[in-house]
Amino acid sequence: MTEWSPQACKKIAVVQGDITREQVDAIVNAANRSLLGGGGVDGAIHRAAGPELLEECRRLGGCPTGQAKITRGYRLPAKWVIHTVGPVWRGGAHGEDQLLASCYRSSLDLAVEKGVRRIAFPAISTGAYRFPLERATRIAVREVLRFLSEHPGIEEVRFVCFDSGTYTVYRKVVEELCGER
Ligand code: AR6
Repeated sequence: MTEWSPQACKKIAVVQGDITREQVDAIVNAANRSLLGGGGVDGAIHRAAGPELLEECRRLGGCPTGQAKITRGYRLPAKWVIHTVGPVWRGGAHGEDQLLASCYRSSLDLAVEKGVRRIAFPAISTGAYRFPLERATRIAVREVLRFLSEHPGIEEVRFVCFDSGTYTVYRKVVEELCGER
């Protein structure tokens, strides 16, 4: 018995691009515990959303690793930004896998609460936080497939890969877990 339904596989998409351009209900930000901005995808999201995003983030009081908080999207095409804090890779024996899985689940829980139907994720923790890409990708895709199997209200989950190396790994992992779709 697989852990997810074939329908779940039909709801995921892998694309290469800039997540700030995604026309979905919610985009996920790979933030840090302060939620006050940073580099990478976090910097890009704050630049594209405008200063109102930082203002709202200041009122959230940070976020623990593995959890998520939600704000409006302001000048982004997406209505919501879900800020999650991935683990910093410290060799793999410090709960990194579980914390990363929890980022995906917590983000999707918030999405369901807000009635989000289409959501886009970046490759959380695989940049500045140095989580090994293929290991992170397997966790990301598996958690999303499991969640989709239990929450039919989510219609589409898009994995937005910034660079071609990330895109290639996501395509490979989705094919391994879902087969030819
Ligand atoms: N759209 C989609 N993906 C992007 C974009 C974009 N516009 N820009 C970068 N990426 P990172 P982390 C990819 O470092 O590892 C920040 O400073 C990037 O190529 O953004 O979770 C935070 O404030 C990589 O594949 O996030 C934290 O301090 C992926 O997004 C820290 O970095 C994640 O890379 C979080 O580190």
